[in-house]
Amino acid sequence: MVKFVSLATLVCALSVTPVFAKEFQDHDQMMNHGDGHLMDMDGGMVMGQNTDTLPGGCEKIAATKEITVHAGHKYSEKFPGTMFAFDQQEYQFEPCTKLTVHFINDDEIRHQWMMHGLPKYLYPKGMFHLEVSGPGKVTGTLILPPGDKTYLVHCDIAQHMEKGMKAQLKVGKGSEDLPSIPGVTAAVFPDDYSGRPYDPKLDAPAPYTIPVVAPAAAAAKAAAVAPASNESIVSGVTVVGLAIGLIVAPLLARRFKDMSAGEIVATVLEQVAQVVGYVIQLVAKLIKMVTGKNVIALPENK
Ligand SMILES: [Cu+2]
Repeated sequence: MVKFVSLATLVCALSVTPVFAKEFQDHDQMMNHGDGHLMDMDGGMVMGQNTDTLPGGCEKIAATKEITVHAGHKYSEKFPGTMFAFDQQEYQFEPCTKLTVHFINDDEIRHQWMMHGLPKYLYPKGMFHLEVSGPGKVTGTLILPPGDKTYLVHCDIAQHMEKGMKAQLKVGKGSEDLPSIPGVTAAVFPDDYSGRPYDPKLDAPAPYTIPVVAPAAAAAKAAAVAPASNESIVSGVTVVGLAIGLIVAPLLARRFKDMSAGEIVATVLEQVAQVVGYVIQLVAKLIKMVTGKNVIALPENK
């Protein structure tokens, strides 16, 4: 009997032991590491913060906005088949808006509000990133670029975007609608609750094809086949150059669509700098291969 009572007491004691949830934390004392990177050791992080540099093509800050975004499992309830979601799936702002985002994580796990496609001359890796591990809040600010463009916003933790944590942010009119935004656009891989077995033929997603500029491609092919003749006014080299130009032009046009002159110049300079850096590396490697020496003497390990 005594044994039974003590066992019962133990069971009771164990069953009322509360599971301590992590307390909500406002990450407002983060360390500033420069270049818009702020973080603390408790799982709060901001990357790509920009509070004062105007993107190329913005004459002034057009508007100052503040939003509060929630992330959590509970927001996915209205979207069958998902596990995580933001409380809002679409945002829209005027170009050149100074936007402050208060990001609140309502879950006991790690979530992010990561925005992609920003100009790389201003935002490292083209990203603006807010992150909180466990329930808490971080706040970050950026200045949106000019032009009509749609930016992907997602949580980059494995499978969180695929399971619903995805949104789009339109600047101006936006450039398009992104796929698989819960409640906004159709899913690329729609859920199937019919019970029909998987059929690789029927269920394969539509292949994505890169649009080919037909006449230019044909010209390039012709140029490759036809022997170059010096007597011809239009030499093979010209045809190849023309063909490359025809192929590259629409790609460039798409790349620079909606960009201001300032932004185009900045982007071109950024890419030229990359190419120059690459060439220097290549030359250094070549010299090293030939001479067996480092061009720049490396510090010796001690
Ligand atoms: Cu997440």
